[in-house]
Amino acid sequence: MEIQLWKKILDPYELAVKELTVKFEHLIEEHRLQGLYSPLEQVTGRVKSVSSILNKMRKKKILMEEMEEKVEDIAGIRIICQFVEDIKKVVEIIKSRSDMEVKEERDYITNMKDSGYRSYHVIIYYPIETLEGTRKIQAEIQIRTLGMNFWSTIEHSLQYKYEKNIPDHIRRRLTKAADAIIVLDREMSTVRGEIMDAQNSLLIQESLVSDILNTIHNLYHLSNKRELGKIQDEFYRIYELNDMEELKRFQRELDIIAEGYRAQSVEHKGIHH
Ligand code: 0O2
Repeated sequence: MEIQLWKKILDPYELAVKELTVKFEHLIEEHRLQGLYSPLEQVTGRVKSVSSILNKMRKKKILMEEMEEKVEDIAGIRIICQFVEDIKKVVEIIKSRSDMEVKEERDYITNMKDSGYRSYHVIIYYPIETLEGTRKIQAEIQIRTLGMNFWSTIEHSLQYKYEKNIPDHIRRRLTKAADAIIVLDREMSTVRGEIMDAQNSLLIQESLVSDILNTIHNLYHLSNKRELGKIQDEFYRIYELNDMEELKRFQRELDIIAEGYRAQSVEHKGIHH
């Protein structure tokens, strides 16, 4: 096929990968803004290379005209989660969306592949808008934990190095490593609650500090330097205490002070007009 034709065929997939990546990243942001734990930790995407598409077609005896239906992972999205439990949540999110239609699910976590590969795959139809109108194209979403991703990335590189014929002694090591990842994921799940609590309080503290700094920043225009210096010193003193309740109390007091200055400033303007 002409190179130009490949470009034309793959272009809608480029768009789908970009859009899907933005959408999943936005989901992470939405969780963060609402102070919620996000079951999605990281999102990446790629369009399959032409040589990888051709290899798959050769291996599976797929004809050129069948390519877009049968090579389901031309558009590929990878979602990394912290815990195995998060994977189900991500699948539920995908199923509940009106812009993604699930074609098939492959649970290689319950049914690990012989290689030791574990991941949850969801094939979706996703509509994109082109000059010729709306087109539904396929995308493969791979959902896995950080541990599963570590294993499959290493194994994928070895497959590439040994051209899919990984020597037995390395295969055995990989199988052992896959078992170790299962144990690791299980161990991590037992402390999931603790980790989530720790991450949540870190998020809450970050947003509290950012609110306080915003308020102080706004006070630069309204209050005098000496007063501001005192407020800043008080903030650093309270921050050092490492006590969330104290920070919250300081935020409330600061809000009252800021409100007072704002009211004064409106009054002041009123007199001048
Ligand atoms: P790439 O380079 O990642 O794009 P299959 O017949 O098993 O090869 P199938 O039926 O198309 O693949 O779908 P499946 O099983 O859901 O796998 C599709 C993708 O899952 C693969 O794409 C890999 O990304 C990943 N995958 C599947 N099995 C393994 C495995 O044993 N090891 C690793 N590391 N990844 C795997 P491609 O096209 O094989 O490769």
